[in-house]
Amino acid sequence: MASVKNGDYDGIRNQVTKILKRPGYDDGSIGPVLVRLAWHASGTYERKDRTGGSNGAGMRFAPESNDGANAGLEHARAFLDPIAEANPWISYADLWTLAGVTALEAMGGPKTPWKPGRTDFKSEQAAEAYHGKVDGRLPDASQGAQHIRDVFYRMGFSDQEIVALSGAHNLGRCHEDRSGFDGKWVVNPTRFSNQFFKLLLTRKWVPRKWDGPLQYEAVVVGEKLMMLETDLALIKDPEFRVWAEKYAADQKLFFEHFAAAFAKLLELGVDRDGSGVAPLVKGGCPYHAG
Ligand code: HIF
Repeated sequence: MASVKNGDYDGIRNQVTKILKRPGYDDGSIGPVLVRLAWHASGTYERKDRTGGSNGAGMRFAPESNDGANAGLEHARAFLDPIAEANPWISYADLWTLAGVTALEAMGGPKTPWKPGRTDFKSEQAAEAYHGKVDGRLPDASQGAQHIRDVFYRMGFSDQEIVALSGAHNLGRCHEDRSGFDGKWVVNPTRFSNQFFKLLLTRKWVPRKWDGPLQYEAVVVGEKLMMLETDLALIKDPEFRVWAEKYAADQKLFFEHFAAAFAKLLELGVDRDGSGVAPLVKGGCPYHAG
């Protein structure tokens, strides 16, 4: 992998775009797992004590790297390592989040605002000293609306933003050897659209009869598609459902709201100082404390 010059983030975007296609891996693209990496790197945020979030790239170290919820993301990180090695000037925290928005756009999704400035923890000890233990903060797919709210309100999201974000399950698939769940949500899982909401609302989702954990299935154009309990919560809960219906009916609105919510997710806990750098200071940047 060639290097691009210091600060050339568009150059990094080009390098990410070039490695997205991967015949033989899942549905031929590493795009979905890069979106998941960006979200899991960010989704540990706790707004009360301003810990967690993408700054620091703590997933390189235990216990975050071993969190069961992050199973499989070692592949996503390894896919990006050649870019990191060729461009030591970019932090992992910036690279992981930039790769997520780049992949999303390359798969037909909206352009999501993204800003650099994240810095990396130097060690596991540094990560723990700054953020405490952040493992166990990501959501559990076998639960319902209350759990989703507990997790996303903790980060500062509204019901509308939760439903908009949830449309990302239009991408990728579940892997039995990672999460225990199995299958994809839509027929074309490497193309971003509002299909996830349309299917959620128009198909009859029945519990799958199998040895694995509870998940739901429906057959669409001969393919078995899946939903998680947390996905079905988006139509079972009346407040969530209002937004699911709007997004199923209006892809433009969904894209707009998704880009705003995803950008907010990637910014959680990234408190930049006057020079545009987000220092790793316990409880966030002192300039923004309070
Ligand atoms: Fe996911 N998610 N997610 N997710 N997720 C999986 C896969 C992806 C939840 C559970 C799972 C979001 C919210 C939640 C993506 C993106 C986002 C898997 C399967 C599970 C179990 C993992 C595997 O086996 O490989 C839960 C419980 C969430 C809270 C409701 C976000 C909104 C939808 C925040 C989000 O952006 C993506 C992309 C994938 C596909 C990964 C892949 O490897 O293809």
